[in-house]
This record gives sequence, C-alpha cells and structure tokens, in this order.
Amino acid sequence: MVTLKDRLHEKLVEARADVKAFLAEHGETVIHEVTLSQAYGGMRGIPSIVWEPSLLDPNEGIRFRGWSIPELQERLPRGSAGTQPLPEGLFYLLLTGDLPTEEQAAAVGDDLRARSELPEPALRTIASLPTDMHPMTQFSIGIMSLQPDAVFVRRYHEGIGRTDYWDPTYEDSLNLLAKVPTLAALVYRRSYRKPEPTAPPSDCCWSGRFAHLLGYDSPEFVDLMRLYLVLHADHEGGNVSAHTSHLVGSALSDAYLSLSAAMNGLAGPLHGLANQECLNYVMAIKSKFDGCPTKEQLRDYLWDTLKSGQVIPGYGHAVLRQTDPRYKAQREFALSRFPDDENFRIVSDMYEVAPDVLREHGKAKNPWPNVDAHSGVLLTHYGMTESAFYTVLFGVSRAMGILSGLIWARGLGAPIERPKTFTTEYAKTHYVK
Ligand code: CMX
Repeated sequence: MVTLKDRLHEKLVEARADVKAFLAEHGETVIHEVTLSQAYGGMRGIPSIVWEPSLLDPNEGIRFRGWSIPELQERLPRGSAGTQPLPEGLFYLLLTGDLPTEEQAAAVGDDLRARSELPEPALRTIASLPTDMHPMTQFSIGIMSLQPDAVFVRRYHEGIGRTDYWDPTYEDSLNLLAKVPTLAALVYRRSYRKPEPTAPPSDCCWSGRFAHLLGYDSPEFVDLMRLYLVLHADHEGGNVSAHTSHLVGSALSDAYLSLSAAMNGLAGPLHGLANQECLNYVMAIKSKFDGCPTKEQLRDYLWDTLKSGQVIPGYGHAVLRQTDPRYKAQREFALSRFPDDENFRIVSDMYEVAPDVLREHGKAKNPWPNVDAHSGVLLTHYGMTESAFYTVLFGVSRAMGILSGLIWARGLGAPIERPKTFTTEYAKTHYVK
C-alpha cells in the first residue's frame, strides 16, 4: 500500500509545478481591491492567504477538499463500528485531496497510535502546572513542552534543502497529532481530578482511544467524538487559529511553535472559547428560569444580553451568512438520540428565537448559529459537563487542519508573511485625495 507520506509527496511535487506554471501565466492578475473599511475592519473578504485543505462558502459552509460535511458523513471510512466517519480518514483527505479507503484510514490510525506516548520531560512540565490553570493554557504549554523533540529544528540545522522542508514538518505534525489527544486527556484528568485510565484497547480508533483516556467508553460517546473531531477540523485559513499558525510557521518556526500559537488564538471568547461560553449561557438560562424558559422569556433574556453590550455566544460569523452546517450536523445527532434533553430544548428554542432578535437588533451581519452554539449540550448529555475543557477538544480537532495547512505551506515554499501596515495619518495624506 502507498503510504500517506508517499501520496502526499506525489501531490506536493505535482502542486509545486502546477502553482509555478499558474503564476508564470497569471501572476500579475488583480484579484481584489482593498478599501479602508476592510483594512480597519479586520481584513474581512481580502483574499490573501493560500490554504489548500478547505474552502468556506458564506452560504453553503465549509468544504474539505471540495466535499461538504453531509457528503463526507456518507463517504469517509467508518471502521468496523460506529455511525460517524473516522477523523483519521479526514486527515488523509485534508493532506492529499484523496478520499481514503478503509485500509488507508486505518493505517493513519495505526501510525498515530504508535506515536501517541508523551515523553518524560513533557510529563514533568505538565505536572508542574497548577491544576486550576485554564485547560487551554495547560494545553498550549503542554504542546510547547513537546517542542524539544521537533524534527524540523534538527534537520534545519543539519542543512536540509528548502524543497524538503515539508518532510520533517510532516513528521512533527504526525507526532503532534498523535500526542495532542493524550495531552488533552491528561489536562482533563488533572484539572477535574478524574481517575487514571487503564491502557486503551490496542485496536481502537483515534477517537476511541481519546474517549477512553478521557474516561468515556460508551459507543455513543465515541461516535460523538468522531463527529466532533471531524466537524471542527478545519475552516479554511483566515480564522484566527489557522491564520496564526500560518503566520508563525512562515518564519520557519516549527509545528510545535505554530500549533501552540494557534491554540492561544483559539482560546479567545470570540473564537474557540465560544463553546465554553455557549454552554455556560444555556446553564445560566436554565438556572434563572428553573428549567426551560418560554420563548417569550428567552426572547427577553437575549435582549437583556444585547442591551448589556454583550454578544449572544454561538451566533454570528465573520464569513458565514446561513446556519453553520456544523451546527446542523450536531443538531441532527441530538435529534436522533435525545430530542427531549432539556439543554437541547433550550438550544433548539434559541435557534427559533435568536435570529429574529439579532435581526431586529440590526448589528450582526449573520443572525444564525455557528458550530459553538451546539457542541456543549451534546458533551453534557454524555456527562462531560466541564465547559472550561471544551475548547481543548476543539483544539485537538483543529490540529488536523492547522497541521495540514502548515505541511502544505512548507511543501509549496510559502515565504515569510509580511503584510504592509499604515498609520491613520498616512492614510489621510496618501490614500484619499
Ligand atoms: N451577538 C451580539 N452582537 C453581535 C453578534 C452576536 N452573536 N455577532 C456579531 N455582533 C455584532 C458585532 O459585535 C459587531 O458589533 P459592533 O459593530 O458594535 O462592533 C456587529 O455585530 C457586526 O459584526 P459582524 O460583522 O456581524 O461580525 P464579526 O465578523 O465582526 O464577528 C463573530 C464575528 C463570530 C466574532 C461575532 O459574530 C461574535 O462575536 N459572535 C459571538 C461569539 C461566537 O459565537 N464566536 C464563535 C465563532 C466561531 C468560532 O470561531 O469558533
């Protein structure tokens, strides 16, 4: 069988030649004009980063290498058990653009399992952290504690050629992807005083092993983990975490430095930490109304949030203009398994009420829910109630997209990023007549 690494190498060689020829013919083509509002407004809509693993359409949502989420739920390998695709199959797709066979996905799983142990020095670093430190901070430090093993750093100092940079980046990425679930589960156990797990069964998939280390072995939770890890894997390259890794990686910082930096961006409440905020929001509603509120009460509650100057967590998006398909996939999972769950009912009622409230409020360009609005109630249903840990789960999944993007950036020889900045005084004197 051709290995993932061999297939990736073939694809990179093809893509390098393709991009070279494309730029030779069309390199001077203007693709966008930039307005002052865009420059002041967080660079929305300026196409300026090449990101091969996925592409986001404002109305349709994410496509991983051209495939939508429902298509991938049909077509990615599922292994011998479970109803959801194997994330390791998605990783194969993100890296190569090919839908893997069952055998190819299983081979990625075997490779990850073989690399999954945390080294002693990293274990000592993590053991020294306060257990009440936010799980995302522990997670990011944990990733940094693995950095001394960076293959890229060693090979770079040995004098490796530029066209080979992707190779040690691939090795570091696979090592990281194998270790982040082990690390995340360790952070979970020490933060919430959970018991030490037994050794995971030797034949379980990436998600099954992760679920076991977290202390959740039910087949339904493993299924949820698969769905969760697939849905959060990538969202093109302009979001804060992916863009951060791309920027940091462009200085030839290794995969550990780049992924840890990305996780620090994911830890912000407007980005990945929103999943923690969403569950806390649902719990605050439930506590205030002693259960499920009426729609009228919910409407008033949402208005109170907006009037106090806060955002409604889990709603809105910088790119999306419709309900996030990742939200829909989670909603379907809940509807088919626990439609009467009280937290799910609150999230469902919010879906009916919040878009009108946000439209009436008149600020958010997108009044529809995003991925984070839903994930917490699914995890809570299976007993994982520790909302401060949720963004770490997001990070484990997002590592797949971020590392795929980094490997491709190395493979295509992406240069150091250096956008131009300007002062307001300069804009007034040079950009407007
Ligand atoms: N509640 C209240 N106001 C909102 C809002 C929401 N959910 N979403 C957007 N707005 C407001 C913005 O704060 C902004 O207000 P100002 O003009 O006063 O600054 C205005 O509407 C316009 O914002 P926008 O262009 O629609 O949205 P942005 O691209 O600036 O921001 C996002 C996108 C996601 C940060 C924003 O919608 C938000 O804060 N949502 C809530 C937090 C959230 O769910 N984040 C998770 C996103 C997904 C992820 O990355 O994980």
